[in-house]
Amino acid sequence: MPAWAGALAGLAAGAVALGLAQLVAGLAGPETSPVVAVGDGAVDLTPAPVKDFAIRTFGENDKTVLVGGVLVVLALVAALIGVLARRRVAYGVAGLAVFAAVGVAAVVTRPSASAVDALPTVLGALAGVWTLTWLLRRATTRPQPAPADAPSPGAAPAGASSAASSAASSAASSSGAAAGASPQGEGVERPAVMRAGGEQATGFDRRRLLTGVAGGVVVAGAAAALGRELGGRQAVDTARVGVALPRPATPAKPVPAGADLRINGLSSFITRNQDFYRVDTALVVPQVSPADWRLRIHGLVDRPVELTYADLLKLPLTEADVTLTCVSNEVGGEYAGNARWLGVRMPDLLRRAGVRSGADMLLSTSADGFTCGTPVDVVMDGRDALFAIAMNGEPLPVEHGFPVRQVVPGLYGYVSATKWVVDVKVTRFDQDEAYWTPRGWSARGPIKTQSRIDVPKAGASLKAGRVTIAGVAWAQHKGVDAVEVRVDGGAWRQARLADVPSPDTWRQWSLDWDATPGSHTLEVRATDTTGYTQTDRKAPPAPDGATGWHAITVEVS
Ligand SMILES: Nc1nc2c(c(=O)[nH]1)N[C@H]1C(S)=C(S)[C@@H](COP(=O)(O)O)O[C@H]1N2
Ligand SMILES: [Mo]
Repeated sequence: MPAWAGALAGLAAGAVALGLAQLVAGLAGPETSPVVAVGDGAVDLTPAPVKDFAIRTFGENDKTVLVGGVLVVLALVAALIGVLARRRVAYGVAGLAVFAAVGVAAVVTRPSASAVDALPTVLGALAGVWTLTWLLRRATTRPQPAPADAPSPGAAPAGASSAASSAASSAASSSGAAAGASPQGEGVERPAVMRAGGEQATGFDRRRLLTGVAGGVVVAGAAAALGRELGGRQAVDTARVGVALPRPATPAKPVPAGADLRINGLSSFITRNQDFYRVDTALVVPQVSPADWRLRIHGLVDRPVELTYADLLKLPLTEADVTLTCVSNEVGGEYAGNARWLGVRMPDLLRRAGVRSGADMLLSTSADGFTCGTPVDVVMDGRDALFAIAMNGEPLPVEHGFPVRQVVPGLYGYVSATKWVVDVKVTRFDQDEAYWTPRGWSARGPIKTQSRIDVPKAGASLKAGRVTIAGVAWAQHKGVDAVEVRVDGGAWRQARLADVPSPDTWRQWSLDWDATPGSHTLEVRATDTTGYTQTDRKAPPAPDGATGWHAITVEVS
């Protein structure tokens, strides 16, 4: 059997193994999927600089790229296993066993894993072994019993078998259209057993291999698709749609009519859910059923609190417009969005638990094990820190943390905005560390005052004359006091500021400019209500947020 045939058989066996594993994982829970576990493990083990590079380079596609990468590696390994299995089936079985061992190791070392979680991987691997042996046997026809027939079918070099079948192409005609279609008969394999001349058997039947592989791929795809259905995605989507949002006891401050300048190309004051940036470490979006959701508040408290989703919805709800920002946002970047959140004020539940003196950190954990460390004093100082259940009038989208996430105005997402939050441990910064801290990011992450030019776009070609320059600026919980723009390093000019309902949202700004022909650089800087004006010193996002002025160049003719 030629190497490519072995590789194909290996790929099909690998596909069946993963497909079946996905099917069983669909029943057992997504965290038991070896693909997910290996990918999650890869995310966690990736050195921070590489991860930062991935976020910078692939943006919100970083997960697709990672899953793609994992699948490519798996495919190469599976092909190699198939090539080896041609020599001895035992090699193939051993290869798949190693494959499975890596998967099992990844699954059982995930947070809150148990031994039975290895089941999908083990059953998948067994299905892979079965498929591989089946395909090898199927594609290998028994040679006529002959005393000299000692070497195993796979022992003949790939080239030799091909040559043999070419030589026999005139003699054998029974293998059908595929054989006839090949002009020189090159590479066309036939069942050796049928050969009239009784020449040395090659024992490879291409047609039977290809149909077997096709069957395997179909089974693998169907199993994976079924697993996905069973995986609760639908169940959680249905539950989400079924949530009736209670009215807020404290509605949001009315958004002033002048909050949105309605300039073409300028970020709208409220970011629609489908346009809202998404940043997280979750390879598959955690599917948390509201029926199963619990929030536990414990640690340095007088009375640990545990509550259900129904309990949460019965509490007085607060609505607030808050702009979320990611620490990974580059100057001028897109990782900021403004939404209307609805939720229970975090201090309400923390007071119920009774935070002990000395505690200064809330270590919140998501259903998939991600953690955030949030300063207690910030959460308790009266700002609209929420356990949020809704975003822009609908239950949280699943990828934005359904059923419950945290939102804390003024803190970057990585230290405050835990999605799929299930656990809050009241603790101390000197005793606990959140997910990103050992990965080179600051333990505390107040949002830095920033401004961005949305229009014109960088590199735009404009007509000379009046041009509207516009953008957004943010200094959450302090408030934006002024935005200035300058052209070609000239004098700073005050931009017109849009209205805002509170200091917790971004603020639109605009400025009219009489553009003259030539290439021009536009720069923006904001000043917050503490009197701080953005520094021009450029700093990268790590470890605690980028600084510098957003600058763009435009061509005017
Ligand atoms: N469970 C979980 N929550 C998380 C994260 C994460 O990786 N996992 N990332 C945080 C970061 S870095 C940011 S910027 C915000 C982004 O929230 P969004 O995806 O809803 O915009 O979520 C935060 N909450
Ligand atoms: Mo972030």
